[in-house]
Amino acid sequence: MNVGAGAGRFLTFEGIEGVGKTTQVARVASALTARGVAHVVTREPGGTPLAEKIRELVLSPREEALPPVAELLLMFAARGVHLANYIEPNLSAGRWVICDRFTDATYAYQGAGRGMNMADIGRLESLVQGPRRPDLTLVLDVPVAVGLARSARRDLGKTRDRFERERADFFERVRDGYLGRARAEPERIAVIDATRSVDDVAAAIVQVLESRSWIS
Ligand code: Z5A
Repeated sequence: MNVGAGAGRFLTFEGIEGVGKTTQVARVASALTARGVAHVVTREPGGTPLAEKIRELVLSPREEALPPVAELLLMFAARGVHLANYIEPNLSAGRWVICDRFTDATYAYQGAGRGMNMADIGRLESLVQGPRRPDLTLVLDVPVAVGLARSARRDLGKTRDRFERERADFFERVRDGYLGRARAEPERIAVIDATRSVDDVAAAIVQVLESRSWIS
C-alpha cells in the first residue's frame, strides 16, 4: 500500500542479528525529529502490551519445543495485534512508523531459515495485512561473522534467546533470504552496507530518504 499525501510513511529495518538495526532506528528517529517529522518507533515481534506477551512466548528458551509452524503463526498473531492497535492508527494520524523488523523477517527467518513454505507465508501475509506493506525497507547487511561478533560483544554474560542460539549456517540462510527479497523488490527494499561506521551507515540511510524526496 502506498501512502498518499499527508499520510504517514511505513519504514522497516531488517537484517541478521547484530547488524545494527536498533542503533540505526534510533539514528533515523533523531534525523526525523530534527526535521520536524512526526513519527513513532516500534518493533516486531511486539510493539503493544499484548504483542509483547507473544514476543516473550516466541523468544524465551524453554524445555518444550516450539515447532516451526507454531513459531510462524505466533509471529503473524503478534503482527495482527500490532497492525490493528498501533501501526495503522499511527499511519492514519499522519505519523511515520519506524519498525525494527516486520514481515520480511518472517520470509527470511521462518522461510529461508527454518524452511517453512514461502507460499504459506504469503497467504498469512495477505490474511493478516490485507494490502499493507512497508513503503520502504532498509536491509542492513553484514557478513554473518560480523553480526554475530557484534551481538556477542553486546550480550556478554546475558542469556541468549531462541534465535540467538542458532548456528552460523542458519544466519547464512537468513541473510541469503533477505538479499534474495531485495533483488526481487528493488524499489521497496534498499540494501545498506552496514560494515561501515555507525555514522556512515546513518548517512547512507538519510541519503535513501532524501533520494526519494521524503526528507530534505
Ligand atoms: N523474528 C522472526 O524470526 N520472525 C519475524 O517475523 C520477526 C522476528 C519479526 C527478534 O530479535 C528475533 O525475532 C530475531 C528474529 C526473530 N532474532 N534474531 N536473530 P530482535 O529484533 O529483538 O533482536 P535481533 O534481531 O537479534 O537484533 P539485535 O541483536 O538486537 O541486533 P541489532 O538491533 O541489529 O543491532 P544493535 O543492537 O543496534 O547493534 C548490535 C551491537 O553492535 C551493539 O553493541 C552496537 O553498539 C554495535 N554496532 C551497531 N552498529 C555498529 C556499527 N556500524 N559498527 C560497529 N558496531 C556497531
